[in-house]
Amino acid sequence: MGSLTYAQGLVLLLSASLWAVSVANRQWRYGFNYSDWGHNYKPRPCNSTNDAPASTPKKIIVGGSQQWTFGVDYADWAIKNGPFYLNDTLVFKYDPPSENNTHPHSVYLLPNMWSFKKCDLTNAVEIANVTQGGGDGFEFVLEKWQPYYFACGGGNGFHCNNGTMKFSVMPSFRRWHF
Ligand SMILES: *[C@@H]1O[C@H](CO)[C@@H](O)[C@H](O)[C@H]1NC(C)=O
Ligand SMILES: *[C@@H]1O[C@H](CO)[C@@H](O)[C@H](O)[C@H]1NC(C)=O
Ligand SMILES: *[C@@H]1O[C@H](CO)[C@@H](O)[C@H](O)[C@H]1NC(C)=O
Ligand SMILES: *[C@@H]1O[C@H](CO)[C@@H](O)[C@H](O)[C@H]1NC(C)=O
Ligand SMILES: *[C@@H]1O[C@H](CO)[C@@H](O)[C@H](O)[C@H]1NC(C)=O
Ligand SMILES: *[C@@H]1O[C@H](CO)[C@@H](O)[C@H](O)[C@H]1NC(C)=O
Ligand SMILES: [Cu+2]
Repeated sequence: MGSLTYAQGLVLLLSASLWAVSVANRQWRYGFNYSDWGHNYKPRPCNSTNDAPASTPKKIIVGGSQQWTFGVDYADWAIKNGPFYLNDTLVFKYDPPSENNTHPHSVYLLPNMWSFKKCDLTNAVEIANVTQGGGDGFEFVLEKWQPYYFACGGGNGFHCNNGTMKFSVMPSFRRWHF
């Protein structure tokens, strides 16, 4: 690698990973069969009954068993639980205000990456107030192909900045079978 420039190295890396992705996609489309790997194999047609569950939108509870809580690293959670797909539903669960919960949570959509980085709620839209996370939680459908920037509005940005209560999601397209 010593004589390669940085750009040449990058191109090599990119083409290698593109190749890996295309091989993985081909295998995926026809169903994985590890004993086929590296040998010539006969493509198996899609079985729409078998494939149906994979194309059904899911409901995902944000934070899992920890729900929507101060101090959970939601950026990390989103990476580990993604990818999310169009029409998947994110469920935000949190306790309403009470004598023991004087700094309740909420859910905001931030307009862009800069407000997301800074936890700037100025032009954000409150999509769930402090009481809407109770019961079965607040449901939000990822219905558009766009980045979504979520944050808690608690403490006017404090929960977002210091409680890591923020994450972004770019929903993917599901595979289509014809
Ligand atoms: C995987 O491929 C091997 C070799 O082609 C074949 O014998 C085996 O039945 C295949 N397994 C499945 C689950 O299709
Ligand atoms: C598809 O899979 C289902 C469930 O395994 C099976 O009952 C059905 O016969 C399969 N259909 C085809 C066309 O292979
Ligand atoms: C999402 O759901 C809407 C309403 O049910 C539907 O019109 C749309 O085609 C769906 N989008 C995808 C990508 O499945
Ligand atoms: C608040 O906490 C106190 C002490 O732990 C408890 O006795 C009380 O029932 C709690 N109140 C509510 C509304 O949960
Ligand atoms: C939160 O929103 C719900 C539904 O719009 C509404 O009924 C409730 O009064 C609101 N609560 C607060 C504290 O604003
Ligand atoms: C909260 O986070 C901000 C930005 O990261 C930082 O400047 C500030 O010192 C933190 N405040 C506390 C009380 O930790
Ligand atoms: Cu919060």
